[in-house]
Amino acid sequence: MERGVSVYHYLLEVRKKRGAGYFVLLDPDKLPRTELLALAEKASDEGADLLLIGGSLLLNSGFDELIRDIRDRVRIPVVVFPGNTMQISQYADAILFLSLISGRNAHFLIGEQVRAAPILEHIGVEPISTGYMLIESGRQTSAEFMSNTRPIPRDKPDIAKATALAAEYLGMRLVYLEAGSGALQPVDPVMIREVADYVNIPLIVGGGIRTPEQARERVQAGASFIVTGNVLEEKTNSSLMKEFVDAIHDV
Ligand code: 1GP
Repeated sequence: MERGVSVYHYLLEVRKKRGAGYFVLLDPDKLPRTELLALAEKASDEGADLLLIGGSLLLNSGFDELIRDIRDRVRIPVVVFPGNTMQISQYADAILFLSLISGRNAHFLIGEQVRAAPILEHIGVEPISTGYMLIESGRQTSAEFMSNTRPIPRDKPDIAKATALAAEYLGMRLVYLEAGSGALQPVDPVMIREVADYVNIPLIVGGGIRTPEQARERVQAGASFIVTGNVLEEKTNSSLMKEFVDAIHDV
């Protein structure tokens, strides 16, 4: 993506033109580098709207170089989805500037952000303020364990609504309803519908989405952006990415 173009405004345009957008998540720890690069190119060629790069940990080295090399190969924005402040890159188009608002761990509500803000200012990467909400999904996820927080119960949409509205009032520009990577149950469409009807900022929904039908159902419920990670890394079906693109756009 051309430098200087706001990724947030690009996302609002995607939502306006296509109804909803599709984010492909690549976790640097899950695949060898050559496969990550190939998946990134495929996502760009097949019509995904954005690449998210990040994970709960960073077991493999070369994060910065990976972002640089992905960015050289694709036409869509490359956005860091950080597990912590180790995951910052000068080569990214933007970073989801997350605050873990479903939890009550000050470190992930504001501590990591205080460390990261001056670095982002220095390297000139666009921060996109995002209220990150973990939603219970059938078993403990890496994000819950690593952040030492409890998720919002999946059958308590009122708590999710109030939390998302607080994010909007705090000036955050996106809300991410996260069931967690590899979740047994993705976020329930009922919760998505209630939150989408209650707030004015776009909703990202991810975690455990394994079929284009599940993605479409969540767009119909009010999700503006759908994230998939694991299911594409398993590469059992080479047309799956395109099926997600078609299921999510113009529902
Ligand atoms: C995790 O929401 C993302 O942070 C994607 O989850 O890997 O289960 O698709 P999956």
